[in-house]
Amino acid sequence: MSDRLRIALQKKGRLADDSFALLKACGLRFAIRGGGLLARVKNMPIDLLLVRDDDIPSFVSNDAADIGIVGENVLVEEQLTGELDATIAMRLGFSRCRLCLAAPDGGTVKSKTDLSGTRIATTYPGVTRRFLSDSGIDAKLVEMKGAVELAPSIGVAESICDLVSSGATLEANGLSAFETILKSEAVLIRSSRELSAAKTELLDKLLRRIEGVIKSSE
Ligand code: PRT
Ligand code: ZN
Repeated sequence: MSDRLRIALQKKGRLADDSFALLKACGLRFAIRGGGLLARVKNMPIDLLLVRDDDIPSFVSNDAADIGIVGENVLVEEQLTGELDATIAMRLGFSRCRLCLAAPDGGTVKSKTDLSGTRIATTYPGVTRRFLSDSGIDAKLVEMKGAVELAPSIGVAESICDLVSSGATLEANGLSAFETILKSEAVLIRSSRELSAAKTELLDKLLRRIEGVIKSSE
């Protein structure tokens, strides 16, 4: 790979704007335009790889990027379900949310003790399975790609395990959370690969600046 530090970022979505703003606050000058996959930082030897958030852990693990910014929920899920060489280098404090178990108000599932023998719909099978096994609960997972909050009303599962931030989506679907199984925030990730001396120096400088930006906003 080139000697420019490559950072994988979400192109568009709940992580994107705060990730761009953080890097700009660290002094990186760049412009994000329409369709491009790569954005060049003008004043430092850094390139931004703009992708779907789900691909960020794997891209860091497989040397398509040196570091990345992703939700801890996505990182942990990938760590549990794939072969991943990526761990947290720094917590960033934005895009906070919780991965929660939730079920229809007034239904048969009210707490985790009611889950045995039922079906749980989720896009996070790895994290959900770990919780069930740690809790000694024998339930069936129904994997969905999205719209998990609709699962109980469709009749495909008795409860769901999904991300919650304000809680408005659960409420709008007549669901209540009864257990938080993972707390998440945006995290900066890296692999165990050794970087060149130049990249190591640049990454250390960037991490110190990020720390400064986070401290000054507290
Ligand atoms: O296109 P791409 O694949 O890159 O994006 P995406 O659509 O998969 O992800 P995106 O942009 O929605 O979320 C990116 C990351 O933001 C997630 O992985 C989390 O780390 C974080 N995040 C923070 C959230 C939320 N808050 C959140 N509320 N991700 C999703 N949601 C969803 C949730 O799944 C539910 O459908 O928003 C709905 C609930 O929100 P409330 O406010 O109604 O509770
Ligand atoms: Zn995604």
